[in-house]
Amino acid sequence: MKEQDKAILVEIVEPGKREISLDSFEEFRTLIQTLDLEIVAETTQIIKQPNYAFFIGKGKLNEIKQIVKLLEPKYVFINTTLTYLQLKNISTEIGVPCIDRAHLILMIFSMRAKTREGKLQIELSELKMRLPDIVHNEKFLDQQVGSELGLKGPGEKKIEVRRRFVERRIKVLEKKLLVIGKQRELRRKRRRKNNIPIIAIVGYTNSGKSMLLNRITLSKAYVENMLFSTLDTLVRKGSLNDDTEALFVDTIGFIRDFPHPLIYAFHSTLEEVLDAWIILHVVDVSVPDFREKIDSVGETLLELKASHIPRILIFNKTDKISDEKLLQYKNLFKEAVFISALNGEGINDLKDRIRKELSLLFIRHTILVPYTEQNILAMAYKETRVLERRDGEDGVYLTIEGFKGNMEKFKQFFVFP
Ligand SMILES: Nc1nc2c(ncn2[C@@H]2O[C@H](COP(=O)(O)OP(=O)(O)OP(=O)(O)O)[C@@H](O)[C@H]2O)c(=O)[nH]1
Ligand SMILES: [Mg+2]
Repeated sequence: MKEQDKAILVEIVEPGKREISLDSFEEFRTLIQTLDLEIVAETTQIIKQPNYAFFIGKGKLNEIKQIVKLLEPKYVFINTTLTYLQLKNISTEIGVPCIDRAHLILMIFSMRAKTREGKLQIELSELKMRLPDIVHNEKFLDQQVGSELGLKGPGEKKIEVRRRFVERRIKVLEKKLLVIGKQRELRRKRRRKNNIPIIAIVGYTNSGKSMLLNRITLSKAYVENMLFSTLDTLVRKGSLNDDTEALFVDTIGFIRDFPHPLIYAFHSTLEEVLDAWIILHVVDVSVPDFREKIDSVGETLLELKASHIPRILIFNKTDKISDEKLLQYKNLFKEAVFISALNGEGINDLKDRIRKELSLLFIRHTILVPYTEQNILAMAYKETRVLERRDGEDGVYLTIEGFKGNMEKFKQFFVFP
């Protein structure tokens, strides 16, 4: 068996917040193990006031340096967000790359990215993470050091060149992604017009979204017990009963404090959530901190401007908890649907619930389309369900049914507004 590369962990704790950070530190460990690294040492530092150049204190830095010498790890991970400059400084000092939480998540994304779009999105995130430091910190430091030495100019010029280089590359990447995004947008547009309900499956990473998609749509999306196994959206048709079909969209898993540059770069992928008529928020009910995870998914949805979309809370993996706990949660979360995507329990209840929510979103209207507006007539036939037609003197009377959001465009033709 191949020997695993080693990693050292540095846990940063805010004074008095030790208890709160335990789960998030456990998650940090899991993230590192996702990269197939063996954690050989851990150290903690309580930090009141981070050091500008290194974040951690001098004593801790020396301690880490000693551990690195002894254990020869490939990386040192630190469970917080550092500036690029701090990462660079620590890395230089200890002799191996120091990686913060945002970059760790980026490394995992990078390992998973298979499509060209995914790879471009990763490069864009990386540069976006680096840019503010080039602009603010490096400039600031360089100016300070420069003026202390009575020098000015060359350093600044170097920073300027680097900044411009990065900015130019960001522009190129954005342009390339825009082109790819256009194709995606076209697919989305077609989907939106179909009058088939779009249902997005959203949730914390590893909560069981892909397995639920497979369960409902009888497909074979990639399911794995690891973080971020899905990096692209996947759309599959599934039926809710004999005559209701819907498109189910599997999405990238969320994580607490989702790094902003990643959200920015993966925007077009994440935007698919915005087309959804209903969001299925999948929660792994078997982990102790599922409440915090529910909140952080809520925050990310807010950030994506998707919080207005009706949401069904789904507690998954009920097969992993005791009957007492299940009963307790059912009493506490009356609005949630409890399922096991693994053994299929609760799936029929979920389908009933989705149908019920959908029925609230379908509305009916009678429209009067003048004979001169043939295109509107064609659109009505294509994008809604026509229940009745009567050809009158002043035009065609149609009774149509469709998704609330799609009916807006026929507003001026409504017989009864
Ligand atoms: N016991 C149990 N395990 C489940 C259930 N649903 C999913 N899992 C397991 O949970 C792990 C994650 O499942 P996925 O469907 O890949 O989760 P995901 O939310 O798509 O994860 P990412 O794409 O990585 O964000 C896998 O090991 C599944 O086998 C369930 O109902 N019960
Ligand atoms: Mg998945």
